Amino acid sequence: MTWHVLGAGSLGSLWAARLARAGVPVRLLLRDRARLKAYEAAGGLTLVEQGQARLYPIAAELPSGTGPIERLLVACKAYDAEAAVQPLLPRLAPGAELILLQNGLGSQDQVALRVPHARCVLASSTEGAFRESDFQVVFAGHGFTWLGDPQRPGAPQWLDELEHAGIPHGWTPDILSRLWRKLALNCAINPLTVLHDCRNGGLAEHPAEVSVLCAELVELLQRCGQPAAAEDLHEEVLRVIQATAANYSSMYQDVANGRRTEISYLLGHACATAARHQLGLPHLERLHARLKAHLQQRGLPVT
Ligand code: NAD
Ligand code: KPL
Repeated sequence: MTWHVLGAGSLGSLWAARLARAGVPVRLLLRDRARLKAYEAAGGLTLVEQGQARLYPIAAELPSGTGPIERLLVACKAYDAEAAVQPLLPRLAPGAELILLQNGLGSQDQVALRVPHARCVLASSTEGAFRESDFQVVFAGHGFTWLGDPQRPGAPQWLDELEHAGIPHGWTPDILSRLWRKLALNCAINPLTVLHDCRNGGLAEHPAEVSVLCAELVELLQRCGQPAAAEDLHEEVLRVIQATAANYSSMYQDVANGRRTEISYLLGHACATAARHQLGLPHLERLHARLKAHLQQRGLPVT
């Protein structure tokens, strides 16, 4: 069965190239005619691994094409996912499966509401890839992707294809817990690195701020039915700060490069969930307000 990959950016290209080289049929769905023309001129996707670049001439088409889509990997940013899936609705085959690669929470529900008859598999990935230029992606070379479906715990057959393609993954009956845990880590680290203009390791200079945010995130996770995601959160945040001390967080890199952030699906989602549960989390709310003001000053979207 063909994998249609929506979004030929960092993660979408990484998945598409590995599936294609394992002999799995893949087709890219590109935004518009201009992008399709640019892709055809490039001759395919280039994946750079351990300094070695290799071109993968994967077939590409527009969302307005006509063939049925049975398996769709949605690899856009969280804020683009719902709108990107919309034009594909008439092409989704009965029983179609969507794999949602978005970080944070909120976009998965937005997409699922649009496709009530399809299966939505959610993913939480720590793989790292970045775009060197259009259709050329560099793979950091490590990471893992958890997959799961909160509605149907049974693992799909196509996990074999991921295995075959060398995509490190695991199936979990509790993908929401994994997504909440990553969201909490990202909320405790990423906004502070932006506001303090520092690498992850720089947060070692701000232990009180990190600690109070972790305490509020734990309260939130417990209140919204995710106690497992709350366990030892502060300890893990400190571990990640230390282990990734030399790195800039993904949100820091987005802001530094003038790119829209996924704030609404991370801190914004945490604050909205707290409000829905009538839970006052003053430090998290203040962090959200400071981050929005910071983005606004730089002319970046605050959602
Ligand atoms: P990206 O910006 O590199 O790629 C997204 C792609 O989607 C772009 O090529 C964009 O043109 C395309 N797109 C947007 N709207 C579209 C539309 N309507 N039709 C077709 N294509 C469309 O983003 P990314 O870094 O690959 O991130 C994707 C998701 O994966 C994000 O939620 C991110 O947080 C998450 N993630 C990324 C990494 C990473 O290392 N890059 C790691 C873990 C998680
Ligand atoms: O995932 C991350 C990111 O930068 O987005 C880490 C390294 C965990 C920091 O929150």
